[in-house]
Amino acid sequence: MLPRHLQSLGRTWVAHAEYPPSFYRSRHMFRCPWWAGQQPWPPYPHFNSWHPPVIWRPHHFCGPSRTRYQGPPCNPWNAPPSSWVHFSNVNMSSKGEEPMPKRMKCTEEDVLGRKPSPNRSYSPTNDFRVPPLHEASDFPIPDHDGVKASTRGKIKRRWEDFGHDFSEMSKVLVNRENQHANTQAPENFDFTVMSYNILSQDLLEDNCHLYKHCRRPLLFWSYRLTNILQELKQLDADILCLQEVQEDHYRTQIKPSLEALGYHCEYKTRTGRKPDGCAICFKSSKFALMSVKPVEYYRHNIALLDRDNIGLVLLLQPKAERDTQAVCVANTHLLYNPRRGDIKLTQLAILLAEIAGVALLKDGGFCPIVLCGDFNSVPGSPLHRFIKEGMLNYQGLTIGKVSGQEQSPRGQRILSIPIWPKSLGISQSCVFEPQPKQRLAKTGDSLEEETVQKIAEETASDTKMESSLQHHFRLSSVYSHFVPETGVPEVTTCHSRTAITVDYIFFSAKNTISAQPGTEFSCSGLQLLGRMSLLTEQDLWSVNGLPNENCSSDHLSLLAKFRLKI
Ligand code: KL2
Repeated sequence: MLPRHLQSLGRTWVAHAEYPPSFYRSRHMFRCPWWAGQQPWPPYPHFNSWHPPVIWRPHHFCGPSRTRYQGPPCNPWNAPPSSWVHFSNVNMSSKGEEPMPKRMKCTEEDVLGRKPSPNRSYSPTNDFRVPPLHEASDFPIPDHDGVKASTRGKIKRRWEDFGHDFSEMSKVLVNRENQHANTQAPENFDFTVMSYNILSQDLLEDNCHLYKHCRRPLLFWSYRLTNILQELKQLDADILCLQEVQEDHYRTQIKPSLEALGYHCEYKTRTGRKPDGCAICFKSSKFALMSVKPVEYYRHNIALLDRDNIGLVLLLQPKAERDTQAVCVANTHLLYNPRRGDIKLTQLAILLAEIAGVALLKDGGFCPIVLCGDFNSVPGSPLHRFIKEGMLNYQGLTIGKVSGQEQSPRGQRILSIPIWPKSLGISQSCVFEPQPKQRLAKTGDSLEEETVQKIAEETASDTKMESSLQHHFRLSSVYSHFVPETGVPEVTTCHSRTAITVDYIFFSAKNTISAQPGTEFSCSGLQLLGRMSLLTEQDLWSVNGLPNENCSSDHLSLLAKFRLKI
């Protein structure tokens, strides 16, 4: 008998092909201004900023300022690979973080397809009844506006099983259907973690030009909520790290639905009255909550830190048969702006410092860490390498290159040394600046004198290694970011303007030690048992990109299974 989350994963996990061109010319067509006069399927070569393979997308994926392709209509998938070309997405803007003057907020009419009532504030749940999750045994895909869930164009996401050896993971790829029964011994504690940016409705409406490839009814919140809750229920992860969770939807719909499924939910809203935030929800049957640390990156007295992104760090005690270590789970959504790598790195440093505080053990080591989120940085970028390698020499690095989101980055300023001012109180090793005695007094911890000494020495050495950052954790990524058999890049987000990886689950792997020179903290780790496979950009455009009928965010969910040895 498979455990519950594996049973549900054994079902076919699908995304569906979209409707024929005639559909898009019909009344269903999304009513954003840039639709006017556009033909539905002539080819347009679109190039994302990171992935070398070349992708064709319909021309309506391009922004208003982009030159239209003038050639004959044809099916892009029939084009020979040799005709594929790659160029960078010069139109990627940073609006949302730094609004551009031309930015248009989509109206309610754009999204709902009807005029708003003067006496009614927008409440998507008024439009369609969303059954509470616990009421719906067989959660139906809603039938809106004549749109029924199609059975065409299924894409399977496989369960990849790594058996017992993480180093063997690229060799062992097993379909979920073949997944053997869970053999959890009493000395093991196995658990699953999901990271999922669910696309807040507010951001969808703010950036609706990114979703003009979607049929309008698929963008209704009620439709998307139903699908998202369905997905969460089916995958049944023990820990959910969700990003872009809109505060009102969290309070009235998401939290109650997840509580009914046995989750305890913690939430941190973005600062600056932003309407969304991050949630960490865990199965109360599997974990007890030890501590909650909401993390704000905004600092009123530091010009660099004027953005409203946040993080959330929990310490969870496994409810195992025997005594076990706690697990530190962190979730974040870093700044989007592709130009501002300086801000992204500083936000990350704050989060790492907070994690170090939460995960620190009495012996000076760290408990196992799972770090999830949308880092708005691509694999191989300096920010991504810093997380994985524990070290980054940033001398001469321009701020636009930190995240790798753009091939021709516009942030030309070189990172200052140090990147953030001393007044932030965080060292170049991403720990809170010494005051170790103060911190000890505050937390009541009895850290060994030796550890205190190490932190002080490390801070002193900061001045010597000024243009390099370090952190204390050796983190591995659950995903390898390329399809093992073909080398084609995987993506975690896909909409009109881009298809890249920005979401990750990092974890402290078993038997690793801190990368910090001179401070060899032991860091007990986790064994990766399996993961849900990602998809390529080509896979996703074969079902009309994201969101689509079955996947209702512009991100894919990430899911991993870990083992904690007791
Ligand atoms: O890339 V994201 O989507 O992780 O899926 O994170 C940000 C972007 C999110 C929060 O700021 O809003 C999205 N172009 C594309 N996406 C944008 C833009 C933009 N100009 N502004 C905000 N977002």
